[in-house]
Amino acid sequence: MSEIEKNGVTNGNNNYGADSIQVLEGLEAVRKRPAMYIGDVNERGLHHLVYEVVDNSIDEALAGYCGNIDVIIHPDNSITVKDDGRGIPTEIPSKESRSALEIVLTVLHAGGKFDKDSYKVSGGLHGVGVSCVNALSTFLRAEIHRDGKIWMQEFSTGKPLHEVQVVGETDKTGTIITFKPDASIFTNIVYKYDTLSARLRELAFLNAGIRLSITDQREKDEQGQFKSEIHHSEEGLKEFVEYLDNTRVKLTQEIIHVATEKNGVPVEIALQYNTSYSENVHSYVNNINTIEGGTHLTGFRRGLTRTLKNYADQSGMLSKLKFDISGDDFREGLTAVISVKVAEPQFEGQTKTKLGNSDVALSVDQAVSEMLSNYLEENPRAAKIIMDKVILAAQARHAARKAREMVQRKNALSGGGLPGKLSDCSERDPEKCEIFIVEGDSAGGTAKQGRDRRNQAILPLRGKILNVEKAMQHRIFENEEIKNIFTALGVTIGTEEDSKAVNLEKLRYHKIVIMTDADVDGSHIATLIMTFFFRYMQDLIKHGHLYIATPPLYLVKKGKRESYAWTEQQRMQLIAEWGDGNEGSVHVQRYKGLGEMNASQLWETTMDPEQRTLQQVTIENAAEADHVFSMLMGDDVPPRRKFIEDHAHYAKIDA
Ligand code: 0RA
Repeated sequence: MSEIEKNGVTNGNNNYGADSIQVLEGLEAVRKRPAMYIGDVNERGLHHLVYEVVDNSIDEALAGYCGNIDVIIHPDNSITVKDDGRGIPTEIPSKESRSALEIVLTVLHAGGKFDKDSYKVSGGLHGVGVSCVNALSTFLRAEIHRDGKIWMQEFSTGKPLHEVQVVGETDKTGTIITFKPDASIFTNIVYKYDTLSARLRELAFLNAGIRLSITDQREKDEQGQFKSEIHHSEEGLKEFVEYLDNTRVKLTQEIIHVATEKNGVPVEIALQYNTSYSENVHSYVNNINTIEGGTHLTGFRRGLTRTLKNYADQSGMLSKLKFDISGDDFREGLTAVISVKVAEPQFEGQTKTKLGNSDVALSVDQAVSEMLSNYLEENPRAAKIIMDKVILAAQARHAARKAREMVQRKNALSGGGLPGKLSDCSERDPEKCEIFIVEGDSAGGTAKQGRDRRNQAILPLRGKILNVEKAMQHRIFENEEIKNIFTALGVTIGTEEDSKAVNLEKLRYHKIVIMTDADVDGSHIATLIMTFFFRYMQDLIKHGHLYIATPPLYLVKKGKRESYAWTEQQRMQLIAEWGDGNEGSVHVQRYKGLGEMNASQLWETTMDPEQRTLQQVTIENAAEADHVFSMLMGDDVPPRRKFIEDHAHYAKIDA
C-alpha cells in the first residue's frame, strides 16, 4: 500500500479533512470509499454517475459551445452520454506526459464533497469529475471528435487499457462517453428511466435552449421504437412553472419572470399563483436542487413578502383586516422556481443542499422585489386578485390555528391521550419504534395480530383520508383521521415563521410505514397519505422517517411448498420451477388485499424486519414530486389514471 493510500485509511471514516483528500490522487481512493465521492453506492449514487458526466456537457453548453446532449441507456445498463461541444482536448499539455483526456479521466482533480472549491458553476452535487465515474466503472470508453479526427481511449476501473488513438476522421466536434458501472461496487446497477428523464427535464428547464434527449434501448414500444424523450425549453423557468402547474387552476394569466444579475450573482425567478392552498417553491443553485433551502430562498421570501405588503399598504387593501398577515399567507397557492449561479457556493445542512453564502440573499431579494413591483404596477387587476387570495389565506390561517390549538388543547386535557384506534407498542425509545398506518379496520386487525407488539404500533385509518391537495388548512385539522395521525406520532406542526415545520423531537416512532392493499385503490390511498406527509410534514420525509410496505401480490403453492411473489416475473419463475410440466399442481393465489392474508402471512411477508422490504420515501426530485402529486390529487382524472397504470405494476394486472 502506498503512503498516500495509507494516509487516507488512517484518517478514519468521518474526519476526512479537505486537506487529506487532496493528497489522495489515485482513483483507488474512490474505489475504496465510493460513498465519500458520490454520496452512496445505492440507486442514488448509481444515477449520480450519469449526472456527473452530463454536468460536464452542461458546462460546455453554458460556455456556449454545445447545444445537444444525448443520454442512452444500453440493454446491459451501460450508459452513453454524447455532446456536441468542443471535445475534451486530446493533446499532451506542456510539462505533462499524458494527454489532457487521460488526465481528465484518471486524475481526481477535485476533492471530496467537503471541498468547497470543487463545485463548478454547473457542477453536480459532489462536483467530483468524470474521473470518479471512470474509477467506478468496469469499462469506460471516451470517443472525442476534434481537429478532424476521432480519438478513442478505453479504461477499466479507471485504468487506461491503451493510450489515446486515432480511430477515424470526422467533420464534427464533441465528446462521447460510454461507461458500465461496476456491479461489485453498486448494490444494484439497473438504471431507472424515469429518474434519469426527470433530471434531464429539470436540466432543460434550468438551462434554456439546450436540447437533452434520453433513449432507453432496453425497452421497445408497440411500433418497435425505443422509449425516448427529448427535453428542451426555450423559455426556461417560465415553462418550468407552467409544467409544475399544468393541472392546477391558475389565478392570473401570465407567469411573472425575471432573469437578471444582481451584485455579480445571476438570478432567475419565475412564479405564478394558483387556486390551490399549497406553497410550491423550488430553489436551485448551480442546477442543484437545494431541498433544504438557504440564503437564496430566504432572500426570495423576504423580497416577496415586503413587496406585496408594501403594495397592499399603499393601496389600502389591508385596512379592513383585523389581524396581521404572515409571510406564509403570501405564499399560499404560489408556485415558484428560483435559480441562482454562485461561483463558490457553500453548502450546509444534513444533505449539503442548503446554501450558506449570505450575500446571495440580497441578490435574490432585490431581483424578486424589482420584478414584482413592476408587475403589480403594470397589472393592477392581477394585483387585486393576488391580494384577495392573500387575505383569504390569512383568514384561513387564523381559523386553522384555532382548530389546531383546539386539537392540541383537547390532547392536553385528556392527558395527551393517544387515539383510541392506535394499538401502541411497549417500547418507548422512538428510534426503535415503528408505526404502521394501515388502510381499513380489518387489515388493521390482522396487522395487530401479526405484529411484534414490543416495537410495532398499528394505526388503522378508515376510508380515504381527506385529499389535502384540495382542502383548506382548517379542514385538514378538523379531519378525524388526520388528527389521529398527528396525535399518534406525537408531533405538532407550525411555528411562527414556518407553519409547516415539524417538531421532530417529539416524534414517537422513527419508522412510519404506510401499508395499503396492492391494488389500484390501495395505491391511491397510499398516495393520499404520502401527499399529506409531503405537504404537511415534509421534514419527516427529509429525515428519512417515511416508508412504504410492500406486500406480495401472489402466494404460489405446490403441495406443502409455499412461496410468495412480488412481481409477475417472480410468479412465472416459481411456476416454471415447480411446474415439472405438470401445471395443474401449482396453485396461485392472488392477494387482492392485505385482509386476504392471515396474521402470520402478513408478518412474514410485509412486517418482519428480517424478511420484509420497505421502500423509503425520499424527495430526490422535489419539483417532479410536486408535479406528480398535484396531478394525482387534482381534478383531472385521465392523467391520474394513466400515471397509476403506468407506474403501479399491479394496476396492469388488475385491468
Ligand atoms: C477541458 C477543456 C475544454 C473542454 C472540455 C474540457 C470538455 C469536457 C467535457 C466533458 C464532457 N463534454 C466535454 N466537453 C468539453 C476546452 C477545449 C478547447 O479549448 O477547445
